[in-house]
Amino acid sequence: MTTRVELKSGVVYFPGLLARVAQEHLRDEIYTAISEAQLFQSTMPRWGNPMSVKMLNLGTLGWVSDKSGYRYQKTHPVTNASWPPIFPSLLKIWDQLTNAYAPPEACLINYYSATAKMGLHQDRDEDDFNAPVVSLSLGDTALFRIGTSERAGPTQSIKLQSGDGLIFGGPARLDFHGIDRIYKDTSTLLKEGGRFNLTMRRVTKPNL
Ligand code: MD6
Ligand code: FE
Repeated sequence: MTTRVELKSGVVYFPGLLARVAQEHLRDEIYTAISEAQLFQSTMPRWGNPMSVKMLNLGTLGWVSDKSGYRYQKTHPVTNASWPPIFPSLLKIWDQLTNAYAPPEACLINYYSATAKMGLHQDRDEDDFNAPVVSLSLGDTALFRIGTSERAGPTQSIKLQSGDGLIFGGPARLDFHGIDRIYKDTSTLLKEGGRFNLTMRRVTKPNL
């Protein structure tokens, strides 16, 4: 049985969605993808300061950020190769949590070292806001903050642990959110420590 906690309308938290063996399997698939396609360092629009998080995408489209802005593109910004495919195990989780909404085109893999964080942001580079974003966490625990569609709105915080799932959609789809901190050495899953967050996204509007 999967525990389902509605944090607010549109945001559903699934603590312990993935059992340890499923986490290990997913971790190994991520390591393989990284060894074949390398993590890259994103930079912020305009000024080009490096982000503390390292990234890789799976799927036909991947999210990238550099001096010219945020966008989805078909290729890796460093190697120009196509992104590796989204793992079948991830597509199954997407179907389970979204009730088989049209399949995701992008899975963004974010790697956080113990000191990395992610500022409050909205996910708004997709054309389809009807689809939720599905998030999975692996490795060290993170403090996730969720606000409202206004940057200065009230926020709530939740600790995301290894194996937790989250879906972010409906009336909350454009709410600000971010990662305030990583709790070092809270998981034994990743040999180098830190945390992976995977977010699966539908980018284009499906043909109905
Ligand atoms: C993270 N997550 O958990 C960052 N975005 O590391 C996100 O930015 C996020 O968890 C959209 C939907 C769900 C998320
Ligand atoms: Fe986000």
